[in-house]
Amino acid sequence: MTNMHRALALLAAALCLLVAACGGGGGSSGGSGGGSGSSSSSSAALTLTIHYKRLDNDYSGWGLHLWNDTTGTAAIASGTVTTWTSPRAFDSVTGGWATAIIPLSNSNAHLNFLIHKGDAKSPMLDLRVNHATFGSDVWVVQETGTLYATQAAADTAAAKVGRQAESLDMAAVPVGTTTSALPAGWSQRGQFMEIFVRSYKDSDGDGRGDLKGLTSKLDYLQSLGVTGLWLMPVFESQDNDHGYAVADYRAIERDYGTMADFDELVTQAHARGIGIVLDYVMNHSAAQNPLFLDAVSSPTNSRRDWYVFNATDPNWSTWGGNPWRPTAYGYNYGLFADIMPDFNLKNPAVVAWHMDNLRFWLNRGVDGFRFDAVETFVENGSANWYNQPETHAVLIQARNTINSYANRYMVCEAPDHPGDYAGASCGHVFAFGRQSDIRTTATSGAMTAGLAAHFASPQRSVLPLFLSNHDSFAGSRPIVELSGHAEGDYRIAAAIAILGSDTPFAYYGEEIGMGSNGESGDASLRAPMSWTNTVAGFTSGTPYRTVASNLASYNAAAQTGVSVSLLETYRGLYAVRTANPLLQSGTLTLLSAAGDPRVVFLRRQAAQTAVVLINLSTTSQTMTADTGLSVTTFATIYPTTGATVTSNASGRITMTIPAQGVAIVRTP
Ligand SMILES: [Ca+2]
Ligand SMILES: [Ca+2]
Repeated sequence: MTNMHRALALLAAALCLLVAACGGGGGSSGGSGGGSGSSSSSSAALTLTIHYKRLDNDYSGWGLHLWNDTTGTAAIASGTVTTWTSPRAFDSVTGGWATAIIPLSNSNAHLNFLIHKGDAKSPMLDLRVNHATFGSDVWVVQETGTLYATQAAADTAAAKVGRQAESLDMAAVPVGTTTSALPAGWSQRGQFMEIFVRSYKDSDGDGRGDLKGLTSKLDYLQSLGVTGLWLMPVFESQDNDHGYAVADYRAIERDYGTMADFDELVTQAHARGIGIVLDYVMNHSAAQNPLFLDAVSSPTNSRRDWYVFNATDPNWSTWGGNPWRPTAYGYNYGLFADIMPDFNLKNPAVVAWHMDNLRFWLNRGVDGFRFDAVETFVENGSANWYNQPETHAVLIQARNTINSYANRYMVCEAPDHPGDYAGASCGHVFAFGRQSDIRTTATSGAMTAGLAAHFASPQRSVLPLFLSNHDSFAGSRPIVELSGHAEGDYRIAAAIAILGSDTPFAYYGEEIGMGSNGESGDASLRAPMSWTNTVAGFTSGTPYRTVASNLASYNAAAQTGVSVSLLETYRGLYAVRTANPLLQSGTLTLLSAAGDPRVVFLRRQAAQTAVVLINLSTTSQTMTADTGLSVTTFATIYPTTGATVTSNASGRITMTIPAQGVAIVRTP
């Protein structure tokens, strides 16, 4: 259930951009007559000549899908538009090139086209050309998404088919500097913020967030109490959005800036005691990753077994249907989308290369990794493509790689089996499912059985809690989930997640109650950060995505210094953790039970004990906690300092907590 939503969202976003079926309208195959001239542009008839190169020189079955933009002037007449099942055939094959002369109805309009054989596309991209600006001839080479204006340039590209990965840095990466720039123990008690760089802060007015923008907000994050950032993927990607389709694992996404910008971010973060944890996608790459372009180019390519192919269609049924995608040579396994082919993680060379990539970033001072979709790593069959035992060996290699550096952090996304991956293989795994428990606990006024079980679990300390993240399968923004309830519910939920975790995670904007932007699916969760009450807080230009609908009333500027605000609540909770390490890494003993209108727990470290009391009800409650420490005076450390309470001879303290209030007391 969980990842299905994610897969569908990715499909919706990716397919419409990149799959032919979204573009082509009706109409019949053009099928114009012969003609063998290699250049056109005559005054008699306006045409575009498309030249296509396959290295196997086998053009049987290959044809063109042609369509116009959905708005604006049409480039081709309706009779020239094709349907997916009736491609326009090439006119001739000459000198190793297939050629088609397409009659145009307008020179200055974009023609969309795609070269395919049945459902197999090569290159695997929609292509788009404007006759007036590009010229009358366009050359296309298999597995090369570039349009070439001359045959010479195309011949050069054709010579690189099957060895495009030579453009990548594939060098082995030895262990470099292993010391940490952060305080000892940082990785056991980080207070993390998940950040989508594209939506955080734009520094150059292009409407997209970038690394310089994020660096400019480090003071805000430090002031908030954040000590760790989980950055959603920052590597060069094909999706132009979330970054989970990685085109180059050792390059910074060009929209985000340069490697120098990244190094400066790491330096500036470390100077503020903030660690940088990168999202790492090991299950799949982008289809435009040169490694995949090589693998798909020929059944005998040396990268072929870096991905997962089968000569015939195994036709499995997974989240979004059949994950086996037709290619020019056999079927390719891409669980999430056709732009995201799965790596073959049974191939030790692939895993070794991923470890080199991890060291590449660790050597630059990165403080750890968040691993995406680990349950999908290995596939063994139609009923065994998820949560397979071989996955753990891969993750243990990653963990050992990371642990050869000091003070690093590793956390995994394993939504359906977090407990299976915590400890032995991942180290830490997000406590998926508990975000719903926390919300229900807050809104119902009674602790859920799931939350009680979590606090009683021996794995609690390695299962970080979160209220929200970037995926809609985890729920909407909390302000939406808790809609109709007072902010008191929000504050309770935040207190449970932050005080009940050793390494709590928040999602950018959560600390200010940022809302949905009214878009659908994941995009609704990924709005530009609400810095001020106008879009100017995010960008001086036009934001690439709609801002949150509650921007005017919920933004960082409006809440800063306002004691009752959500922002100051988060700041206060982080501050009390920071000042009291036992709230970060002490043991946790739950004293209340499922169904109780309160959450009460002890945290202990060495000789110190703290008691956390959360009143879930909307009336004042007199609450007790059995500390095991008879006649000991406890000092209040949250929400204010000063008041004391003393346990009786049997170790019980009694406190009156206001409606939806949170109190923390501690031994001296
Ligand atoms: Ca920018
Ligand atoms: Ca996989």
